[in-house]
Amino acid sequence: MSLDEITQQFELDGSKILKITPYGNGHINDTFVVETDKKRYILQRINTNLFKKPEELIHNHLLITDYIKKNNPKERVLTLVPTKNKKYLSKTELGCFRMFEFVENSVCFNKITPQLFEKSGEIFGKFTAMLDGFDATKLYDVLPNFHNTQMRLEQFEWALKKDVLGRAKDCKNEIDFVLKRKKIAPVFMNLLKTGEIPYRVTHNDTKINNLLIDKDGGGGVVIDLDTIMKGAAGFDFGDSIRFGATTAKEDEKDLNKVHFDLNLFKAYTKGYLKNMGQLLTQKEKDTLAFSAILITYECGMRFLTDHLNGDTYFKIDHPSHNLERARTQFKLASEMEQNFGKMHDIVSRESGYVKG
Ligand code: ADP
Ligand code: GN1
Ligand code: MG
Repeated sequence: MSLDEITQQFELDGSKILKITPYGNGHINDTFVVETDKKRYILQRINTNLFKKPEELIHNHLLITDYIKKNNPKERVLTLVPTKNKKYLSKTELGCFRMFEFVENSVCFNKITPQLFEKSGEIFGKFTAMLDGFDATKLYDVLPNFHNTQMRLEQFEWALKKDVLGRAKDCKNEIDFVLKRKKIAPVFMNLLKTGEIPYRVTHNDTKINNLLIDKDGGGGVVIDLDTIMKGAAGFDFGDSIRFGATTAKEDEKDLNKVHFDLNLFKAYTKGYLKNMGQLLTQKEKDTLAFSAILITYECGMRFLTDHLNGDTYFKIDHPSHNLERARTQFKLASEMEQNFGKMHDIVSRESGYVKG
């Protein structure tokens, strides 16, 4: 079956499919843009190595977006397109596919300005706020322990022990970086377990290319909803900072170009707290600066683990790609450590934002 035939299994507007082209910069699924004579759509082959039960993704997606639409009828959400037999998945020998409405009049950023980053914080914060009150027990836990950094550390140590391709000898500094900071790994899960911070419904993958910002500057649509599960507010805040509050790309090879940007941190914090400032407990606010360090450390560790495992998880363009990604994350995490006091002060100051 061809991509063209798979596309025709969905209820599309238009009588002709004009073009199907690879699209976007995601690390997990295979994404295509479909153009018909009437409209554009996003066709996606779900990574079923990771998401073993795609029906669970559809279940979670519909519950979340229905809840948001019910309580906020004007809000734009990521919309699934049904198949002609009234399902949402097309299972073929080429893989398992789904279709989304293309979010038109929006922009997807990989690199951002302070103004847009503030807007991103506002939109991601609003997204979490809109899901306040949603019963998280209704969601499938599709990737259990996704932000359990202690478990990620154990997976890293296992990969290091096996060292299947003999790559460990060429990344000694990066390995040391991880091992020296082992004690921070369990902090967030412990806070959740002891009830010091609450579980919320979190997105868990809030990098800014999982957000489509309206061209008119109004709002935006949060996409890539596959990882929505219960978690800590800091998981989302930290991941946005990791990806966005930097002077370089996630996979920049020249580390001299990679710096943590405190101004961008401030911009995001300001936007995020507009909607979350009143919702978060004091203890949660106190964890935000640390969450950026932890999630950056965790993500770098995941890239390094994948490098040691022979690149079985993240999509790569060349054999050292995951190592280069790990290096940028560790450079950022260490600059965040140096700026921790300032980051914490910014959170405290911006927490007073709503009071003017
Ligand atoms: P992955 O899980 O691989 O990251 P995403 O769902 O994030 O996949 O999609 C990859 C990219 O495709 C996004 O970063 C975005 O640029 C684009 N994209 C995804 N869904 C849409 C949509 N509904 N409308 C417009 N662009 C989209
Ligand atoms: C992946 O799917 P994508 O590209 O938006 C990954 C995130 C990582 C990110 C690093 C399901 O995100 O956890 O933080 O790459 N998603 C999954 O860029 O593992
Ligand atoms: Mg994505």
